[in-house]
Amino acid sequence: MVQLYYHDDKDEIDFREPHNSGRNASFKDAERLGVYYKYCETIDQVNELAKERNYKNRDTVNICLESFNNDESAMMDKLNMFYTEHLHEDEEIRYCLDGSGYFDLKTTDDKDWIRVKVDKGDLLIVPAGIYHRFTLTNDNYIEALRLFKDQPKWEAIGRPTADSLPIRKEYISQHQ
Ligand code: KMT
Ligand code: NI
Repeated sequence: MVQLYYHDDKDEIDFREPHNSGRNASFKDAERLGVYYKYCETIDQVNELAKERNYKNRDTVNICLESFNNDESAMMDKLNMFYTEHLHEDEEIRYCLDGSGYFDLKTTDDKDWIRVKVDKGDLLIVPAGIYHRFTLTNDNYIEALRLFKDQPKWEAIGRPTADSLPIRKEYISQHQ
């Protein structure tokens, strides 16, 4: 089941741990950041949403130790990359096919992270320009569908480069 709460910011503890500060967040809090949640029981529901919103590209990622040939450090390199605060220049959809993960969404005042725990069937629409990061949970496994809009702008752009991008400024002006 999806779960939303504020991250405890205890960065000395492995980022795959829950990091639940005890302060719950709501779907409304996520919506204020332009992030939408939907539970999709079937892939048909995902496809319908993708069609409505004009998504043209997708890929599937399987992240677990086995997908890195049991090379722990190769997996950690990838996880560290996903966990580095970044944005994308297009809206993107993430759908959890199996396993679980955490999406951390930066609040517009730049002070907090809202952590969204996704499990099988959970779908997030992540707007262009929002700072976020991703990690596996301590179950160390997710299979996820990543859906991209027309042009494949799949690049993750980090700070401080992303701070001055027009898409970031547009996002901030629309989500004050
Ligand atoms: C993102 O945008 O941060 C990602 O694609 C993370 C991996 S999707 C499970
Ligand atoms: Ni991302």
